[in-house]
Amino acid sequence: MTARKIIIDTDPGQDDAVAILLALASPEDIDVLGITAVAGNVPLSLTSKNARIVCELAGKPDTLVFAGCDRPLGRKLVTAEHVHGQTGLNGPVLPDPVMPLQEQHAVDFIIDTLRAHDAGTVTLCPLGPLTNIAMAFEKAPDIIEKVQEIVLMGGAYFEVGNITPAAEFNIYVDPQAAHIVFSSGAPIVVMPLDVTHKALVTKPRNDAFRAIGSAVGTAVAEMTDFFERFDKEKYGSNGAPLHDPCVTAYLIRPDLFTGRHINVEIETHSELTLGMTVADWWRVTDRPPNALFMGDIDADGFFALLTERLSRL
Ligand SMILES: [Ca+2]
Repeated sequence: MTARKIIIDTDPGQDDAVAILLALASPEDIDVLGITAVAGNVPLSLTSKNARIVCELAGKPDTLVFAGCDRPLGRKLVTAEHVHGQTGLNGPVLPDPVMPLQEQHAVDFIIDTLRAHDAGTVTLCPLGPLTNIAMAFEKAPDIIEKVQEIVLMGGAYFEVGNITPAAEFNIYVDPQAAHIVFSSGAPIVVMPLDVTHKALVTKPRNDAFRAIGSAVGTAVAEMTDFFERFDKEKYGSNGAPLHDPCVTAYLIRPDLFTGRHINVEIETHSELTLGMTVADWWRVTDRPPNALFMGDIDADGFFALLTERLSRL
């Protein structure tokens, strides 16, 4: 089988960093055509820098990194320094990147890449707010039918919300963009909080990262340590959820996840529930399915895969 061609759209973020590292560690499964940064966890100047820090940590400074939209389509940017720290990558001390940021705008890179490839051969992997993807779809609607699949981290059903009582962060930051993507007709796979809250970095799993004994293993252990402080306080859980790597793990081992093909709509108006992913998990409407909405993960299998792959870098 040839490696799956992907574009990672991201707002790093410690968990984004681990998702990127997993992809870059798996060239036989995943061919990273480019990484597009978007404003989200922290502002764009930091996410576009952090993406390059992570590529250099992986020893892949030739990876193409593009800066995209610096704010959501129709509202003010909401960030999450309270979770990720001031830089977005708090935890390890990592050097500033030397590799350049590409000059092309991320949205144009997404458009050009989909146009240049055969239909059904490029997968989009959004790990942050969906602004860049929605902007590309609005600017060049012809690319929508060329998308093989969109595998994204965002939303929630049973776990409901983490940034408001009703909404998950990525969708809440740019609900308008999420609405455009979910109504685009492109095949979508969703990794919601329902899944990612089961991918907990417990002490033994953190120790396994550290035991890799490499710069990558140590950095990932320190990132997940930092993350943990916040999540333990908030959820009283045994460790921090590792959200975004669920996306890149799915590309390698889809069998680790189970879900339902259902209708998912995005709340774009209500002040109270803005950004809620209204997922018809129980299939109580006639609205047609538009997403494979995941509900469960083999967490031990996921962490075994992650540790094995990260040890290659
Ligand atoms: Ca993210």
